[in-house]
Amino acid sequence: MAQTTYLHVEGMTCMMCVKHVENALKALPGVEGAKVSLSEKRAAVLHSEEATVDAMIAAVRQAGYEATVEV
Ligand SMILES: [Cu+2]
Repeated sequence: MAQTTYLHVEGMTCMMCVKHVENALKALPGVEGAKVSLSEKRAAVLHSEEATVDAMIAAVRQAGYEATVEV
């Protein structure tokens, strides 16, 4: 079943950063969609159980940004 996880993303400065983060998240197996807000520093990730939060954070980090889970 699809669920949504919200990540707090640090380090984005422009719309290219937003695209980088979105693409990094969307490339993960199990991720169905990702919407990133520059002003809110937030990523909303729609995903199945196949995609873990750890994998999402690692993907964002690999793209050059810092992510933490929003509670
Ligand atoms: Cu940028």
